[in-house]
Amino acid sequence: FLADRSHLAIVAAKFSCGAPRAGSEKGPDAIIKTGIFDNIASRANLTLSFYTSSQDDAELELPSDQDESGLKRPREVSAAAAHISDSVYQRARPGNFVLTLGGDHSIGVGTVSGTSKAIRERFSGRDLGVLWIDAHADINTPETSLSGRLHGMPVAFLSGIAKSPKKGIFDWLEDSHLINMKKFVYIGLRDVDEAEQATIARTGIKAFTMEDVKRFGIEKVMDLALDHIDHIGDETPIHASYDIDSLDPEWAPSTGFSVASGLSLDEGVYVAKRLYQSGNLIALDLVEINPDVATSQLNVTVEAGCKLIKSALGA
Ligand code: NNH
Ligand code: MN
Ligand code: MN
Ligand code: MN
Repeated sequence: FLADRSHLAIVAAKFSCGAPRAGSEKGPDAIIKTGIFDNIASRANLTLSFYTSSQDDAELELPSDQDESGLKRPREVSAAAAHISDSVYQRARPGNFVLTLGGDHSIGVGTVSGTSKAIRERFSGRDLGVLWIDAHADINTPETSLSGRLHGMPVAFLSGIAKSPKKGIFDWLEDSHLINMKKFVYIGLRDVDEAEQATIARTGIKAFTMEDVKRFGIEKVMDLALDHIDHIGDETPIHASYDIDSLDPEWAPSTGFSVASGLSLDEGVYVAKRLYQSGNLIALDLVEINPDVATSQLNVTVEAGCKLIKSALGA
């Protein structure tokens, strides 16, 4: 295994300013409260290191922000992502497996950039593989975004497709933070903006939509996805960024942006299991659980999230 799973580092990214509605900052506690990590620790003998990065956290002072050139709260999002990036980097660099609990998906700029830099240093310049499991492509640029929300843009900034438009907005991203899109794969897409579709087609990014999952089956899709990331079998380290809205609303109602006809819980768990079995998974994000949405069914969503985490950890 490429990451030391005897040491699981957990980053609680309690942050929701990248999304149109608040609430997902309570996602990490909803997961932690279930006791999932006590179980994992006792069964798999993992040591835990808890770390909190929160907008109420005194140690993280976010700049007071205002909307700018159509972007909503860009400096706050950028500063939080920078903080998360360094936290994830510090933990991934010595070889820990890093699990980040979101939070909205803008934190993905932080998590993936952190592991990307750590992997380049650990394995003399190697590129990270990324599996982005989501109903959405999150590859809008500040120019193409219809919402102005940064949680719809992380892939654009991580790939360098979006350039930082102004000082203070992701201007901390270094080359070593960016990812090689030849080793990037989407799974679960079904709500992709027109401009995003054009970007994906133009740049040739590998994408498995829900239509593909229905046509080929999730087993075949995972074969192809893992083969794309690691086509010569050279153990490419993989970071999986799992948006809970990739799951069908039946299993994940408590999220800000549900889209019908998603992955079944079994399919979602299968994806996580295959990632574990690959031996190459070095980090996992679980984002966009929002306890303020469909609150009466929050336990359904949290249970699904816990299953995904456990499966990816081989627990
Ligand atoms: N594509 C839309 C946007 O750019 C929605 C993104 N929402 C998400 N992404 N939940 O995962 O705003
Ligand atoms: Mn907020
Ligand atoms: Mn997302
Ligand atoms: Mn999404």
